[in-house]
Amino acid sequence: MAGSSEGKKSNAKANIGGKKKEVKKETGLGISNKKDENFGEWYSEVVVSGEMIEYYDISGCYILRPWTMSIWEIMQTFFDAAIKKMKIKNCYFPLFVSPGVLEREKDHIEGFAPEVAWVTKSGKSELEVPIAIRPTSETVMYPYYSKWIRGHRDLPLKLNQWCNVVRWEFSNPTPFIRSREFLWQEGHTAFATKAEADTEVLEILELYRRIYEEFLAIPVIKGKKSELEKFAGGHYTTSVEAFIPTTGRGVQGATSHCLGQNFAKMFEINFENEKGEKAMVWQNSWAYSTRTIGVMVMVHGDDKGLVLPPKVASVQVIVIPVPYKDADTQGIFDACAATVNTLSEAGFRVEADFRDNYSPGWKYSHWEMKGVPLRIEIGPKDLANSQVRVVRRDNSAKIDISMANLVEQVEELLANVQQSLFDVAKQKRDACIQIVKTWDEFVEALGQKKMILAPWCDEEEVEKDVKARTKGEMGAAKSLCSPFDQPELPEGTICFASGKPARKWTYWGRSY
Ligand code: 87F
Repeated sequence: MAGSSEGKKSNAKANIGGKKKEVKKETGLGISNKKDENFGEWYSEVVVSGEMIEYYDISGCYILRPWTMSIWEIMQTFFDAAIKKMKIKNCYFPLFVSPGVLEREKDHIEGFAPEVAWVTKSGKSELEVPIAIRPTSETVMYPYYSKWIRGHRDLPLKLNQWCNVVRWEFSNPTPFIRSREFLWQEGHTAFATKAEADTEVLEILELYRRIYEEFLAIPVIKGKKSELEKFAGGHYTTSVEAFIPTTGRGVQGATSHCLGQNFAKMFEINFENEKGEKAMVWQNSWAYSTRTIGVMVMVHGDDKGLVLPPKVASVQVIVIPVPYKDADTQGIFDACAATVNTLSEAGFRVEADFRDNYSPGWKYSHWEMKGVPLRIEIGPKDLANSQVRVVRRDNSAKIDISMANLVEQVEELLANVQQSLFDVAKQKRDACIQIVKTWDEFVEALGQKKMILAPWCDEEEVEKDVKARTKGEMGAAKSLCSPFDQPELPEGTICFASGKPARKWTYWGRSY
């Protein structure tokens, strides 16, 4: 297999003489930071070199390049179809909020107020009334819910919008994970009964679980937020929680809130029920954002760059010709084109890299940095044997497959990569979960970057105390969620932090 072994040879050469450095010199490519050694720098380098993000000249704002947007769009296509099946309709409300309406939400906007960005000028003149930019759209939408909902026949009202929001954060910005402007969907629904609202909260949470587990290949835990960590304006908050083993931090993946009747009271969202009595609606709101993509990079990325799960990769297979000396170059190029044709007709997202100003080795590194799940190399020997060489991005395994079985084998390999990414991520996440019973065990596990499952009394004051006692350079520990899937809690179990009777198992840790 001359073509592929040529690729191997140049790799081997690079590996012998000085490893990474030589690769860098030879190709000008490669990630210089190591995930385990310098995670923050590694992450920035990976999202930029992988052509997902470009840094912008306003801190906390990032350019989302096509490589990012295609991932976002694949998740959007899934989620949008799923909520349409639930009879949720898309709409679009304005970006701007008048101060009067924003302040109607006073109680819980209080804590968020420092993050609200305002427009105060047009040209050189001061606006008579400054205008806020939406950090979320409750206050934008609910005055109109009040207008549109009159009788029980107007319910349920189920709207969603795909939009951007702005939160002027001051803690260290991170692409996707904490940015001052981000993309999300926000769903806002109103029902006649609490039971309907409760059901929807969980249906949406299940869709969020599927985005993480089935698309992004990231295991998540479904659960309920503590009183301290829930959305203050709501009744209760459910979430999917992911974990980044390398940093030992939890990350809230998406939230689905039951708002109860709090906003209905504030915004007077009333209706006449079937008995002709005046009643208040029950509301939910729920969102997932471009943060999902950051979690994907952090969980799967490695020292060669991005690793994309096949289900979200805009290019699932990259075909690279490996011409060699006086071999039949045209034949190799034709075989590459035919491979692309066959695979794209079978429904795969596949491209060939025919650029003649880059070597095969350079192309390997380039597409590895971009995380493409499978690379197909075609050289003279492959051509002669009517086969191609496939290299997996996730584990570097090399497999020769006959052109005759191309479609079946690629399909199987992609499914395999998808499953294996999830399995490896789950195994690493599970290895970080530590069950603790006492405060000392808790502190030790926290020092070892664990995701901690502990019996808790579920008292707000105790959570505040845990935060205070763990405050430090790395940030305080907080509750992540109480999993719906609760292990048995034997009679007499006591809270790890207060010594009072425990009421539930709760996950704790440092988080993003
Ligand atoms: C920042 C500034 C102003 C979060 C904020 O989670 C207000 C807020 O209300 C704010 N940051 N929140 C909570 C958002 C709650 C809720 N909104 C709809 C969601 C899902 C989508």
